[in-house]
Amino acid sequence: MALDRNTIDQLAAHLETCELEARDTPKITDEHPGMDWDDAYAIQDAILARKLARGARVVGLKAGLTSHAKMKQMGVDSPVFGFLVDAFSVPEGASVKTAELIHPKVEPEIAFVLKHALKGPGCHIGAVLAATDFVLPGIEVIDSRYRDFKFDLKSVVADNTSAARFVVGGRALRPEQVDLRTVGIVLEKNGAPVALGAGASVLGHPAAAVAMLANHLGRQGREIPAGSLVLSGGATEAVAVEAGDAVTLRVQGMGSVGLRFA
Ligand code: OOG
Ligand code: MG
Repeated sequence: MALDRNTIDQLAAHLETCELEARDTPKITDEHPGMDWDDAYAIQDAILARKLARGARVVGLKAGLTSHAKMKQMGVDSPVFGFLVDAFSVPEGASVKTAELIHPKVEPEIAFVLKHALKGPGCHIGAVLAATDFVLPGIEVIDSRYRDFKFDLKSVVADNTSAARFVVGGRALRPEQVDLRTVGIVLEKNGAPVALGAGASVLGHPAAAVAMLANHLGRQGREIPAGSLVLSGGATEAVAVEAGDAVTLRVQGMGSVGLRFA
């Protein structure tokens, strides 16, 4: 760790205030260039602790930057992990208030719901599929707190990987009912397809992203608890949205899920 406890708590307060007030900020590594990975995740954990202290509940976890499309779009080279709390969860078809967000983007994801806990190291696709109750389509709304969505990996980890809102819906399938590598993914905005992908866009198989998350947590002696919802990461580049937009995600054989922006 390169930062002291006080600095970590201050940065967590700063980033969470930006989130809650929909204000942007320069990336925090500008002021703290020596910050390391442990600092970045410690800031994210401190943001979670602030939310839990106010009564929030963790409803899931997320992997991000798990597809080449996303890594290329954001100019980074490795996945990141974050948390999802109840306030991020939006009912299917609901309207998301853009006034509460800075510069939202949507991304098509495959969500996993686990019946058993997953613990790394050594977690692999097979273990993930065995622990999965069902998979279903999900749209993540990301909203980096960083100005112009410009960040490096440590800054984005500290900012809880841009997590803001998410919706899951469509048809839930057991993992053996779908080939998650070849499944086709179509993201539509206002009726027009704006991003196309396949499950394999995410690390060759979306379950690989869940395994990476379990292995990441395992390094700290933590696990993905049974019952968790896990977002495996955008299969395509993220698409900017504004008030008035309607977004639908269609995943082959898994139905569709949608959101509106007001
Ligand atoms: C970071 C979060 C990425 C995904 O699915 O790739 C993410 C960002 O791009 O702002 O959630
Ligand atoms: Mg995402």
